[in-house]
Amino acid sequence: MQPNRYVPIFLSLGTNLGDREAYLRQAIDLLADSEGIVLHRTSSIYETVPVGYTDQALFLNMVVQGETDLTPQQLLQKVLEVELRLGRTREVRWGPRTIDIDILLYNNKQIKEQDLTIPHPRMKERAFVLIPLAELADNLLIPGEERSVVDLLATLPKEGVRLWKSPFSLGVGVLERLEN
Ligand code: GSY
Repeated sequence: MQPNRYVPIFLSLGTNLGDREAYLRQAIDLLADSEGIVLHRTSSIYETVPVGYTDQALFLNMVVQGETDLTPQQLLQKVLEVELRLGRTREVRWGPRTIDIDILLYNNKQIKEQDLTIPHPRMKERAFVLIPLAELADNLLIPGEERSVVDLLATLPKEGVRLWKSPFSLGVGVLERLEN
C-alpha cells in the first residue's frame, strides 16, 4: 500500500484558563511530538475578547502551520488526545478551557462528517482565527469560500484582538522542534 503523502494543515489554538502561554507551548510541543505531524510555523499570540459566551476570561489565540500524513480523522484523534492531556474538559460548550485546538484547514479538502467539518465552520466569522492565520497565509483561498483570508478578514470587526507576543518568544524548547 502507498504511504499517505504529507499535506498542509492549519490548526487554531485557544486558551483562557491558568497559565495560558504555558498551555500554548505544551500543546505545540505535544503536537510536534505526534507521529505524522510536522509543524513549520507559528503565528504571533493574540489576546482576544471572548466570542460567544462572553462572561469569561480573555483568551490567548494563535495559529500553527504544518503538514501531516494522517487522515483527517486520525489528525482529529491526535488533537483530541493533546486536548485531553492538557486537562481540557467539555462541561460548558462555549465555556473556559485550558486548551482548544481546532483543525482549520486540511490541504484543500472540504469535509462534512458528524464530528468533523473542514474548513472549520466558524473560522470565517472569527477575527481571533483569521488575524493569526493571515500572518501565515494571507492570500490562501478558503475551500468552498473562494475568498482569501485577507478578503474575509476585511469584513470583520477586529477590535477584540490585540497582539500579545511575537512567535519567537515561545521559547527555545519549542523552536528547536519547529522546522524553518
Ligand atoms: O473556539 C475556540 C474557543 N473560543 C474562543 C477563543 O478561542 N477565543 C475567543 N476570543 N473567543 C472564543 N470563544 C470560544 S468558544
